[in-house]
Amino acid sequence: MDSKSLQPVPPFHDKNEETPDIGGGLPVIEYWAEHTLSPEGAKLWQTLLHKSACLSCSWGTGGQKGGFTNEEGEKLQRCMKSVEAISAEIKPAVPVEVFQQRSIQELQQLTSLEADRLGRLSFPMILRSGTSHYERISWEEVYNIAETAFRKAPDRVASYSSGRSSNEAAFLLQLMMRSLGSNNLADCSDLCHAPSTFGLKQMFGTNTSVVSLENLKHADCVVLAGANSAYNHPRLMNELIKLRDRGGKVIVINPMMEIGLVKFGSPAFPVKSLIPGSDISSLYLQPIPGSDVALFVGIQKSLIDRGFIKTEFLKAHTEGWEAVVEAARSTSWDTITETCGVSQPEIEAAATIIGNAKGVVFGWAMGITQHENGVDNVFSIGNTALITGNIGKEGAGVMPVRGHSNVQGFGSMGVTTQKLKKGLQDALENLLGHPLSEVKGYDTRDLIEAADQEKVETLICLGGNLYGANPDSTQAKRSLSKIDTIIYLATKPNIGHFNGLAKHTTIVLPVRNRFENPYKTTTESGNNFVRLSDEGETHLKDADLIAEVEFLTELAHRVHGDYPLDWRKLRDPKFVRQLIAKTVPGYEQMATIDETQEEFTITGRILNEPKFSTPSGKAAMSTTPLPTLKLPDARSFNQSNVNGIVVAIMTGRSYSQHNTVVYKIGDQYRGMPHRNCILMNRSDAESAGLSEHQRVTVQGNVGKLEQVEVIYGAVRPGAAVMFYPEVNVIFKARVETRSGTPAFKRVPALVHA
Ligand SMILES: Nc1nc2c(c(=O)[nH]1)N[C@H]1C(S)=C(S)[C@@H](COP(=O)(O)OP(=O)(O)OC[C@H]3O[C@@H](n4cnc5c(=O)[nH]c(N)nc54)[C@H](O)[C@@H]3O)O[C@H]1N2
Ligand SMILES: Nc1nc2c(c(=O)[nH]1)N[C@H]1C(S)=C(S)[C@@H](COP(=O)(O)OP(=O)(O)OC[C@H]3O[C@@H](n4cnc5c(=O)[nH]c(N)nc54)[C@H](O)[C@@H]3O)O[C@H]1N2
Ligand code: SF4
Ligand SMILES: [Mo]
Repeated sequence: MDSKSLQPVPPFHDKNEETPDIGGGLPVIEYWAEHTLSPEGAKLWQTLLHKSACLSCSWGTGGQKGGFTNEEGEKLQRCMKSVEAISAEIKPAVPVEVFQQRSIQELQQLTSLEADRLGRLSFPMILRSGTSHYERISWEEVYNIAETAFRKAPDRVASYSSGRSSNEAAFLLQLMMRSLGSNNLADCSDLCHAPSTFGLKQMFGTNTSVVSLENLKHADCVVLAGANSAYNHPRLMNELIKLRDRGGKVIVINPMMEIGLVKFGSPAFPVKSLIPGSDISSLYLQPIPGSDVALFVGIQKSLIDRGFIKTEFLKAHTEGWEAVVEAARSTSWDTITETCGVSQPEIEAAATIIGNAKGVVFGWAMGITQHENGVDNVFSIGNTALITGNIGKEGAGVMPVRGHSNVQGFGSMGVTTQKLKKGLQDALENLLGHPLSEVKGYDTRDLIEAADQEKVETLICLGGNLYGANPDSTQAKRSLSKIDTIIYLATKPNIGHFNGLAKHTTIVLPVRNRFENPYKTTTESGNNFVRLSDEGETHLKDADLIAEVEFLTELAHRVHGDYPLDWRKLRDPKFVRQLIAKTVPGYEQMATIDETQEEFTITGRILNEPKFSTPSGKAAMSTTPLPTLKLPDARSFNQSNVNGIVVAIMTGRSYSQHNTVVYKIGDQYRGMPHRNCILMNRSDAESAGLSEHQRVTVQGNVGKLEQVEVIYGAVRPGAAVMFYPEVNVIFKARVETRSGTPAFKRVPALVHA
């Protein structure tokens, strides 16, 4: 224990004995071999070599330079996640008998893994109220139902989307909705990086990362907070390995000691890295979940105390800096270390590394955003970058590590309930011939709440799993059941299609995925790079799939006629791209991409100079109040048995799942053999009289999971790890008010025998 702190202090590396000593490594190669040598191997290779952007994460590998190349032209850049995603898409169709024979009650029993393994969706189907089975339906009937459903009052029509679809489909979706007069454009980013978008916009006048991949290669320090990139963005690990090789430092901030962030075996460096593993973290800090603001204020304090503060930079390029510096100075070390549970020497070690570095890139993901103070977390990172002048120059900056492969593109295309960039807003108003509705649309949480109050009649879901992605699954199910008509567009069945049922009519439409479209499409990576994916074919025989662009343009045509333009012409996405080039700021090069096939970095996004698109041209700094983090008392869970322990559960992804889609039940890197596990610190378990592998009950504020296996792991005391979507049944989440994002990473729960 730190003498000044009541908190136990890191490191907490007491990991489970069954876990490997490095992340990545041979299991990755075994996985590749198993899949590429299997009967599906030929198709898998063909798809890997197809010129299309990787389906999986936002790092954005693939595209015109081929499946194994990144935007810098570097080879061997496709990871196992990519194989996982492709291999799920090239499965055979779900046999028609499955839906004929299994009632909806039976389908509701399927786990996420089982639902995905049914295969690909291959014909449009409908579940009518009062019936028990999904049945095949004609496209004409689909359009008739959809058209009627979209003729409701605009505020009673909503969409939800997930970031797998193309820019072209995203642009059409928002244009169709806005033409209706509805801003109800909920998107998975509301559950994800919305606090980053909101925070970066306010601070720097941009919505996205200001760092390019090229820039990252010039950094000599990376701070990676709340991101398990070894699992979720594996190719970022290569950059960290190279940075360490050139003498740079990596600071990891994460309550859980993720093995792949300590040491990672990368197949990109088969000899020196794959088997021995490469060192990743130079310093590993394990704060209390939700306390990152305190940690960053501590780092700022130490930077200021030791003269690493760049006052001239602050004066010239920022505003509000005095208050931020004063706040860091006047917050006591006791308050800081007490709040974040990291000792002063450790915080000072981080400040020393940052202060001495020439260029620091600050990267983060869900451990930062999915908190009640997610926006403050983002501000505190931005403040740290500015205090040290680490923004607006090569090799430095702020880099939210995005989620889905095209989630950032959805935001750029205007699929958002946040304020639009002025250029986009003006262009859309011009096109529509009137101002956009000023009513704030429903973001994802608002949508669920509004539906619960019977304010939504029609919902279209462009991909995703709205039911599975939301907290409080019982509420999600109830809310969706109050919507008259829900139309799901999807490549594969998921638990949402069986549990997120509408009041009258639920329609599931089978779509082509990114490498099967009859035309080219584009996506935008988290590094602001626009990729072009070639047309392709589906392996599904006799399937009645539709391309997303085709469905959206036809529906819009039926609802809007030729207002504000000829929708049917847009069925050729080349024309959508021309529209995008004219309306979306920074996308000018889209106008010629069909002729040149040249992928590009969006203009105005990468900051190599400290000039910001804020009203004043300066970065707007704001102070970040330290959070008060107190776990509720065991008694507040209304259990007769209060002998357990209350922990803060960080809910997230296992190795081997993509969001709500589970590929494999175990997480070998954390030693969690199946989905129904809770990973906790040994001392917590023992203090509550629990032992390893014991089956316990995990009680949240609205539900519980039983028979949960206790797994010991390298997480700090007071924190625990569980997997979604399963864990979403136990809690109703607090929500970050500015961004609407649920606090998925600090879910209080009582663990008891
Ligand atoms: N293979 C794979 N890749 C994916 C996905 C996937 O499901 N599978 N999903 C995609 C999507 S949509 C997204 S958004 C990203 C998600 O990528 P990540 O954000 O990396 O994923 P998470 O599992 O949500 O958790 C991130 C990490 O945050 C840590 N953490 C939790 N609470 C805190 C905290 O309070 N402070 C700090 N500093 N850390 C904390 C957790 O221990 C965990 O290691 O990945 C994308 N890529
Ligand atoms: N407890 C907890 N909950 C969370 C999170 C957490 O960390 N903890 N993370 C949140 C985050 S970051 C996110 S992003 C959300 C994810 O939420 P979503 O994006 O809603 O969910 P996914 O599981 O990614 O959606 C997968 C489905 O998308 C469909 N799909 C795949 N490809 C395509 C395509 O090309 N077109 C179409 N139309 N459909 C396609 C398939 O049917 C597949 O089943 O979950 C959130 N929920
Ligand atoms: S890092 Fe992301 S984009 Fe790159 S290959 Fe892996 S999953 Fe695909
Ligand atoms: Mo996400």
